[in-house]
Amino acid sequence: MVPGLPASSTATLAVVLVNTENKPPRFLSRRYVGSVEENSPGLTPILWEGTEAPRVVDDDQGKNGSFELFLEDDGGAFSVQPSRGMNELNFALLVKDPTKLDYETSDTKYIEFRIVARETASVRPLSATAEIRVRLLDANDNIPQFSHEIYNVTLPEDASVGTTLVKIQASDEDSGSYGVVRYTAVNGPIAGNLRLDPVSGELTLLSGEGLDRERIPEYTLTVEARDDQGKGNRNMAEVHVTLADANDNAPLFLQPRYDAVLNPDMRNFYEPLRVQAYDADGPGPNSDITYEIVNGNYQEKFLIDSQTGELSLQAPLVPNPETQDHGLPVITLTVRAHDQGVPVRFATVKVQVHNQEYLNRSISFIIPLSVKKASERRQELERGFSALTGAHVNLHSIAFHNSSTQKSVVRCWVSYPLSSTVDLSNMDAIIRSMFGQDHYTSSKVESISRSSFDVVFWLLIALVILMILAILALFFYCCCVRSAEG
Ligand SMILES: [Ca+2]
Ligand SMILES: [Ca+2]
Ligand SMILES: [Ca+2]
Ligand SMILES: [Ca+2]
Repeated sequence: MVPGLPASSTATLAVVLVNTENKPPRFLSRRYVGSVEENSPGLTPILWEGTEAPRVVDDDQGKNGSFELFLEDDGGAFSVQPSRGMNELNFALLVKDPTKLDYETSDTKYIEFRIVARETASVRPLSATAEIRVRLLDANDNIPQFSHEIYNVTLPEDASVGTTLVKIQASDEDSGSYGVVRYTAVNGPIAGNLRLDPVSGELTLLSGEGLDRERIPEYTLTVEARDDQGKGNRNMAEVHVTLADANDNAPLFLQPRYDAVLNPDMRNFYEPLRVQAYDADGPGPNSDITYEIVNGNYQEKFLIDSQTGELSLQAPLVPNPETQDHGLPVITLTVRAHDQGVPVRFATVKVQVHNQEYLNRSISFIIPLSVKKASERRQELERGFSALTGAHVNLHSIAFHNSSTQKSVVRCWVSYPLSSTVDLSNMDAIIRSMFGQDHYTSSKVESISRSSFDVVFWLLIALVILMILAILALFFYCCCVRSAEG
């Protein structure tokens, strides 16, 4: 009790507490996880895991309940829609810059960043943050890349079946099946001879048929690779195949036989004698020809230049007077040409060496064939002339006849056996077979000129001179007799 004051009184005090505290916006989840395929075009939405859409709420009234949404540290890859709201808002994330979404260059294969909801109040706006992780999904956006644009391969022309030309390789940056490469095709001129292993990329020889460096020395092929186990994106590369030379050609003599005539002193040939062979193989040992005499070297006096094929005599031949062929038989040398390849390949040719009499047995035929055709039919002509003359005929040279392109002069050396037979009833058939029906009916073989007429000509001259001398002698004799009588 307090003196002077009423004993007691009661008053009721009502206090109304008005809640003016502002609360920040809040995301319904602290973390959102979604995914998007790499390279998706702008405005493609991120697909969220779970069924509920991301949502932000702010229960405050007025400005304290208004907020804006933005992203932090996404590198400009995404945008948020809508970017403003009040009290409650479902939001979406859209692709803004597709180039930021490259599966292959991303180490982690996801992008992590934050979304912020911040009140729009100008004074001390409150905000909330949620974590976002967007997984990148791979797309088949890479084609197989070959280790070389052009594979240069050298293959021996005689390579055996199963030889590996090259192992091509292509890689693909995509993941999973999108990056699994298969080698799906080889195309080009010799593709049928080859097999491309779809898994290893080994290109091997199935068949060597038709491979000939001397015919076609190089080929260009294309090989194809596809990703997605051979069903997806395709790429091509080239394979240049150069055939390497093998020694698959023997030397070939330019003439089927060579003939030569010795000078009277038997020291040398009437005309230079050179055998020549050609080897179709590539430059180097496979076509490098060496000549040698392998048989018939009469008196061991014939020499051949191993490089040029020129024949010569190192000493005069010595005739043997006891033999019936004027001391010197027809000498037949066998000359061999061999290359330097492995294995060594060679050819042989006969060289017939005749004495001077052979020259006297030369016949020139004028025939209704061009020089070119006559050259092509050399052996047929020899056979025909042999049948016509009953002799062994060696065709020596072919020349133009009076600048005619349709006729030529064929000079032959003939050697008669001790006895020979010419079947006259067969002449028509022989000439027809030599020159054909057309030539035979339109123009007969013109003339046969024999160079031994030269001898007759000189004999006639000598006879005329002798007659003149005889007349002169007679004249002087008459003069002498008359002067003696006088
Ligand atoms: Ca990809
Ligand atoms: Ca791919
Ligand atoms: Ca060859
Ligand atoms: Ca050869």
